[in-house]
Amino acid sequence: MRQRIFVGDVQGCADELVLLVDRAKARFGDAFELWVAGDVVNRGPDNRRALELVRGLLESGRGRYVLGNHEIHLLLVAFGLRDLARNDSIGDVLGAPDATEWVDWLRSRALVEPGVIAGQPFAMVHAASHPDWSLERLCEVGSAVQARLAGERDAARAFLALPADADPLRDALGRMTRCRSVASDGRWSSADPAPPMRPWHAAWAERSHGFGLVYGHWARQGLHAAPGLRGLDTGCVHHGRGRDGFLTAWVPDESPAADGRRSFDVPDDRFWHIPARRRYYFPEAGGLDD
Ligand SMILES: [Mn+2]
Repeated sequence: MRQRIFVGDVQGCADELVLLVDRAKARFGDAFELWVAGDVVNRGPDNRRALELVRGLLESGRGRYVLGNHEIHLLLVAFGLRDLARNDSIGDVLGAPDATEWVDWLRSRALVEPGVIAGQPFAMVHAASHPDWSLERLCEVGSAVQARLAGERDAARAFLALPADADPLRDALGRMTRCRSVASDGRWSSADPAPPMRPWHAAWAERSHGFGLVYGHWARQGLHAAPGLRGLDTGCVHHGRGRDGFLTAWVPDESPAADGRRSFDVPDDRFWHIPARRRYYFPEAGGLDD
């Protein structure tokens, strides 16, 4: 059985991703799969190299990858639907001679990747699931959005150009890649929770879902290990933003424990932390937005 290694937001921190993969090779040889929770690109120095590493593992059948809001932003810029922002660093992807091929590869990626760890079903998604969605529903919605993005270029562009409230699937794309907080009436927001909004996973946890979720996207929250939940964005690219940044991987038990303990139970110390190799956040130079 191959060990699954889940990694949070890389955001162009290719050096740290290489260190993580080297550690995985040293520990497991070729017997591991890298599951990448999205936002491989943007803000950091080396988006193209990070993408190439992830793509190489996917194409050798040893990786999974879901799109994050920064990949969606890249697609929006590529389709002329949004301008590059001051803090965007994705020019190394979009300015390359083969940019169109990369854009087509990215827009064919998944939004949701399901699996089973030690008998327990789970899914990986970049930001959030709807609190009410079953695992089956989450996977259905993810597949439907993926189909819209992966179709003809004009159709994909038209889908991305839709206002979020114009199409349930366009709204679902936003929720899966950007949501941090939810209201009791079902509304969601990318903002940090402020009353009456609360963390999406607080509402999700109340539903007693029988599956686990691995996600990223929330560097200000940091590492989140709660029953059924593993949030892995520890803001490697935000190193220097008043705190240390690092890349976090979750290396769960792949076999059922003799005592009945499951991989998504807590406490859990099966995390690897790769410290940022240097400072990436320079507020005097314009700094970084999220
Ligand atoms: Mn994100």
